[in-house]
Amino acid sequence: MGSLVVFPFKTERPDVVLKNVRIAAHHESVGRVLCVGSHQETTYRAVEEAIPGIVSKTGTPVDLVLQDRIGTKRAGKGDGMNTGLRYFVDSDCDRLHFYDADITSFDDTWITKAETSADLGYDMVRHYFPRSATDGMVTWMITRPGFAILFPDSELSCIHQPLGGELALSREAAGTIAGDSNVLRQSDWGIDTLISFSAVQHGMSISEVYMPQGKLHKLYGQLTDIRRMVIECFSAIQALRGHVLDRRITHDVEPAEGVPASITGKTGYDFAATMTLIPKTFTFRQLDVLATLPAPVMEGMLSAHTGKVSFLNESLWHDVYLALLEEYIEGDDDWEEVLFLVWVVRVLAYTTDVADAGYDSALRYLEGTIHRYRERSAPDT
Ligand SMILES: Nc1nc2c(ncn2[C@@H]2O[C@H](COP(=O)(O)OP(=O)(O)OP(=O)(O)O)[C@@H](O)[C@H]2O)c(=O)[nH]1
Ligand SMILES: [Mg+2]
Repeated sequence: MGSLVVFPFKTERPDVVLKNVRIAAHHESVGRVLCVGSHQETTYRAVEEAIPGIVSKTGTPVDLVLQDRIGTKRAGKGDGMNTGLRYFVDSDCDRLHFYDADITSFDDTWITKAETSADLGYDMVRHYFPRSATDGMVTWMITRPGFAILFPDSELSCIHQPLGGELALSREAAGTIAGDSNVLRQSDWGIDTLISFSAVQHGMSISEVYMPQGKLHKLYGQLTDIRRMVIECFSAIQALRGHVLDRRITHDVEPAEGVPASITGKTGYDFAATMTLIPKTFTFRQLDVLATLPAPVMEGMLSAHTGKVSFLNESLWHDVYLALLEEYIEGDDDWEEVLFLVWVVRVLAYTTDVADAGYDSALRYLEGTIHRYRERSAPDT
């Protein structure tokens, strides 16, 4: 019956979404396409209107649904992906692909590469791609450090882009993930974290395929746009405390190629605008929260607005992370604000002290950090 391709979407440029739907519907391996909208807004209506034309041209069934309320967290992308997982389980398709709907560099090679790798028998195929040294700061500062600290002897923290929304699953793997209550609960931005975790927990074999053209998509300007993402991705990690990962998995990675200057030279966010987010003063409650973090943090955060951000180096971030795992209170406004602000300062510190020196050294440093965090957390043998 071919593969099912699912595009979860919220408010995106309709022309971008529809181009991607057409590419999927035209692909020889694809038997069905599903678009999962978050609510009935302009993008949804544009997709609705365009579907009959796409179906008559390609002969591939294309469906559009609103996401179901499945999880217990904020209703977000997680409900969208879980709606796609359920739809797949009830379908007669052989494989399930997910792609973000806002990718402007999407073409048929994304699907073909995943299919070719899945043909080798992998349970999960994940796409990864080059990103500028200041892009992916939730992955590099929140998700992979968390995986490294909590599960130092697992492959989990070695997955390049564990927050990536581009992946393919075998029928069996999709069934397992669709039935995992931890995944079903995660209706917010934490969904990608939980899908990556679930795959490793269930011993799935993982292949990572490299997309040299990169993922061009709608970029955030100020870092505030990803405040929710930081908070929800951290909470998803914190909730994994206490789990044990003791299964070795097969994990193969297609080597990366040379990275084009258009990516190495790109800045992931607006440094000056982001600096202005750091407040000169904090509320009493926020100071209480800061006081529960390692001692240098309070003093550092009080003068960070002057541009002195270097105190939040790799080593202190590790200790801050440990404290956050213990103390952070999900849903508490002051904890959310402090988490976001220490993450902002950590990103600024890394940008000035590491990323500005060049792409290659920055990427080596970021991978090195994950490795060093694993070593620090590994049980003494
Ligand atoms: N169904 C559904 N889709 C969503 C929701 N939120 C986001 N999406 C889609 O999920 C995909 C990824 O969201 P983006 O906002 O592009 O997030 P991102 O690319 O991971 O992060 P940025 O780097 O901030 O762009 C896009 O296709 C969104 O339209 C939601 O609540 N429901
Ligand atoms: Mg995007």
